[in-house]
Amino acid sequence: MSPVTYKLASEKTKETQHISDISVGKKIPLGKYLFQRVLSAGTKSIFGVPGDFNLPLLEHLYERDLVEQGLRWIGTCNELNAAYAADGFSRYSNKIGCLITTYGVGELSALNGVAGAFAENVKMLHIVGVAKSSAKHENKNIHHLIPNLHDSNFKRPNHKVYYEMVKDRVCCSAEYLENIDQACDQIDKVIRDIYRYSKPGYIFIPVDFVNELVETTNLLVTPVIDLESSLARPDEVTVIEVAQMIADWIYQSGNPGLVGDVLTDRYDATKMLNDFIQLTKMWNFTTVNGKSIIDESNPWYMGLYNGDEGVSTVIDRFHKCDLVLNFGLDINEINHGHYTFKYKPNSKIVELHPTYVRFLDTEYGTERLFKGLNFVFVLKELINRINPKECMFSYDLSVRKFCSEEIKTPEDGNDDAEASTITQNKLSKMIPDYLNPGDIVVCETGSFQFAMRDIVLPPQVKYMSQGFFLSIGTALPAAVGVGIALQDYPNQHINNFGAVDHNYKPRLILLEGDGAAQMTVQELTSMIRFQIPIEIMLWNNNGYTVERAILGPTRSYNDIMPWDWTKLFAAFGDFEGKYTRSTAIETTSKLLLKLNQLKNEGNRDIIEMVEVKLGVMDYPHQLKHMVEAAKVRQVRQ
Ligand SMILES: Cc1ncc(C[n+]2csc(CCOP(=O)(O)OP(=O)(O)O)c2C)c(N)n1
Ligand SMILES: [Mg+2]
Repeated sequence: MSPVTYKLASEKTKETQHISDISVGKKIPLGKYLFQRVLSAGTKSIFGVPGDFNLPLLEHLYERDLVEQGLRWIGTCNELNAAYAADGFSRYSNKIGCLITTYGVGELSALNGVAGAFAENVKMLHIVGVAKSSAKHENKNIHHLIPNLHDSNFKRPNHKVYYEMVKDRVCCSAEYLENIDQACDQIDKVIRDIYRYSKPGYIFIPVDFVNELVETTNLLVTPVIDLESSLARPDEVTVIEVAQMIADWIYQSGNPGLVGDVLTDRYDATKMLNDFIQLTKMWNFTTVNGKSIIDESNPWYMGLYNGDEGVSTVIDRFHKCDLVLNFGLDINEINHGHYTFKYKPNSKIVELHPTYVRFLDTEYGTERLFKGLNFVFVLKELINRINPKECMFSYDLSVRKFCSEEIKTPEDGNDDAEASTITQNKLSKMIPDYLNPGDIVVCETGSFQFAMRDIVLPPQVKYMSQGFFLSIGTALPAAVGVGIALQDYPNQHINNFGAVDHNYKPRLILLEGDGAAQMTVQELTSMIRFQIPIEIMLWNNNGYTVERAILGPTRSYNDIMPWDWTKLFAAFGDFEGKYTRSTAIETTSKLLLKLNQLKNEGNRDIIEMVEVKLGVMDYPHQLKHMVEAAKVRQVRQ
């Protein structure tokens, strides 16, 4: 048995609150209670846009004792961007990304960002300032409300129409505060649910409730709400039984493998999984949505498995595994190679999910399902229980760790390559060198996202991308959220400090498409406003290349208006060019120089934009492969 007791990452950052007016019998305004609760759930920065239905609430942001605990307002240019920023904040910090919007007009704008967080299991709290609770207003068509379809001049409107739109649809929990005596419990419930289900939650707070006084008892009894305290405690005996069953299967296996998928990170088990790899030296694979959860510098990293859409040498490795432990799996079209994800015939599989653990023996067709069991507790027990000396792995030693060089692209062997046009295949070979251990990469939905799949990342690099919901324009404001989270919780993503130089300040890097950027570009201004150092690679290929690859390569619907990208920062607030630097690059040799300079230069406080000019129809071979596979599927259907 290992002597180490493993802790969830959230335990590292628990902070005690020091609000002065919390004591038995003392009352505080509901608005203050709400913000104190947000702080006690670990979140310091709140994104959003003001409106008359939330202004009195926002006033409470400036209470001295809340500010002293780090509470701050991050105003974004619109509510959609606030939701994207909250999403990035949460992906980086694993805490709750919080946004505040106003009734109807604000909350509806944010909806796509909330839906994306729901689809991708991101912890988000959306607080909406809504109409007064008093009955006097119930029959009024107040502003920002959609009136009834028929007889709107006579019939009482539905003031909860937006709440009804989102409840049970894009959130795991939604509370409309209508009774002041229950408001504190309702707030706590939403926050706990967000941690438990790792999905967005909503609090609708009537504008006249904000200054109503409430008891502080909840804050005294439960000073902290975090992931660990929010998860349902499983039965200890079951956890031990399941962990032992997995250990026994590992001991019987000659060629086991594990998959580190996205929910591993959402439930704070990333460090544990990497420790488990180090302990067992087990072959390991990543997924599209789980990329960078597994530290890809480990010697047993075997690549990104994505069914038939992945690299053939990775598929070969995966199909050698007679046992697969699939941690935190999320089954969807993108993550499972358009449902071509297959295990080796007659193998054993353990699916480890936040709501179940499932054992499958495909040789005997047997299955055991443990419902309601969160895999994090099982992994914790397994890592304490596994004895590496009992493992009898007989891996084929000629099979090496996956390296990106296994992938051959048309540019390989072309001596002229350095001085000539930049292509995405060439870029995918430059990026690994450009990154330093510990850096943070946010990648936009678009053609280059496909290339990122097979790039082997340096140690302790955190990679974030909206890989399943795929709403373009997300990444740029999400990078603002990551930058804010980095200010609040520096180096939160690093769980092996030995791999990163201790003097090194990790870089935030955004890989962004021109089409996507045109959707949410005004948030560049927030990078200047909130002093977020970042390197932005802006892929300028004159439009929607990923769509051109699928259909209509020359259609006007895939074109966009060309912009002078290097001039944007001057318009967005850096009037004298003090905080930003922008360069346009057209050749491989110049790009290599620039990337090298960025990698090695000391000044990390600047906002840097590199506009990289690419061919309109140039895209990575992974995208080509996917498009061709889709055509074959269509013919067969
Ligand atoms: C909000 C939204 N609108 C439309 C789409 C469809 N879509 C997917 S990728 C893409 C083009 C992205 O273009 P760009 O950012 O320039 O990246 P490129 O493929 O050119 O590298 C579009 C329009 C989408 N995914 N999300
Ligand atoms: Mg483009």
